[in-house]
Amino acid sequence: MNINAVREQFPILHQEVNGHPLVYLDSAASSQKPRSVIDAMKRYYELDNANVHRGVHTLGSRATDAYEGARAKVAAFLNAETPEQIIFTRGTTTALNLVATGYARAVCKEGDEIVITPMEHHSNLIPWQQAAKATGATLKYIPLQPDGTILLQDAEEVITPNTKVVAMTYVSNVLGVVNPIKEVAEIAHRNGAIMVVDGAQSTPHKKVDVQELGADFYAFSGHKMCGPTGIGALYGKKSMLNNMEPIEYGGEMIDFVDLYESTWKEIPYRFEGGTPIIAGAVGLGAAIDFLESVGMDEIDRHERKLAAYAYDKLSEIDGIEIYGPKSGRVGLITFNLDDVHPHDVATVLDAKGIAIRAGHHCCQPLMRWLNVSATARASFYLYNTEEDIDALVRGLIETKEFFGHAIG
Ligand code: 7TS
Repeated sequence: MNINAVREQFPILHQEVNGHPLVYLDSAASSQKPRSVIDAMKRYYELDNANVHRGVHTLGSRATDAYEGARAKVAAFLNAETPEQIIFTRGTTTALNLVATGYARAVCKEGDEIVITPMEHHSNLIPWQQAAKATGATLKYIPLQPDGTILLQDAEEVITPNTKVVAMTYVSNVLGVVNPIKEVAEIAHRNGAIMVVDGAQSTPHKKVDVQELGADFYAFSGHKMCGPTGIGALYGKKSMLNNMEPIEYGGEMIDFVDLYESTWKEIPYRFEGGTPIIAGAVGLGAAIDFLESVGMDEIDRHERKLAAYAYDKLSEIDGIEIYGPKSGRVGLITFNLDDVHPHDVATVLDAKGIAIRAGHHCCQPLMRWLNVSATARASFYLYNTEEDIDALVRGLIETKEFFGHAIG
């Protein structure tokens, strides 16, 4: 991977922020966009824009082809069996809510169990809390080990024949761990449960094969993988999608409407009520083309190298605490620096042009488990370099000086 050629394609990276060259280390929150994605959306609006699935006119069919072409790209990218198993949504949050409301609420009843982990992002936690409350099912947790990983033997104990849904993130947005989804899915299926995967942090960074993983549902967001905001998708096995209730009713999703009864279109359209996110899908399709032109395995390798480099360099800073396992992590490092509040760390770094995230990262139960109220997090993507990490380390040492601590 030619890092300079990659960086050249991201216009936003070539600017100064607060008088310093921008060092963007917040891609786990949202990634930057290559010129090809920006251009694809511009081209769509300048040449092809129309509503889809209705017009007989030329622009309408071009827009439909662009939208359905993007669906086919997503399907191929995830190795879904067919494009109709991809439902476009606003992102991971909407996709997971669709499963928890449209599927889980229909199949769960009192005495059933929904199993998740304490490392879940709120969007893979609250929808299950609400589904459990609505159905009388019990919400159960696979516990975390001291380094933030899970044990399969715990999964074997927590998942029982009463379990109807196991929902888990593939990659943690705080701990950087990669969960053993395939093995957990096997345990879930052996007990008659379905496996729901939060792919928000995995899809941008590694090759994903939903069939190989054994995912019954898989959700992700476009904006974390070089695509635009406002678009993501839910993959589902055909039998699951055919058993799921729509949760939004209106135009586009219906077959026949009468005064008191209506019927729905086939999948995926019955889950895409209203005018869909057409330009967003076009941008997501371009993002997939871009990522594939670089190569997902190359991206994965680059980020793991950066993560290992960052872990070693940051570990040398006196008074730093890094959360999550040392090895096997993906490209993000979550930490705290002595008793400097993470928001102060992020503010001092911002003055040096370095963007990181501070806060609870939408993982309040995990923060409680870590015994902190907030952390700082640096996250990397294909356009980051070792120099970016060196700048972060220098910035953190200066932050310690600024707050009057001894330097390690
Ligand atoms: N799941 C995980 C694991 C995530 O990291 C995020 C967003 C989501 C779900 C929700 O994605 P959305 O696109 O629907 O918002 N994570 C973060 C983050 O770590 N910092 O900002 C957003």
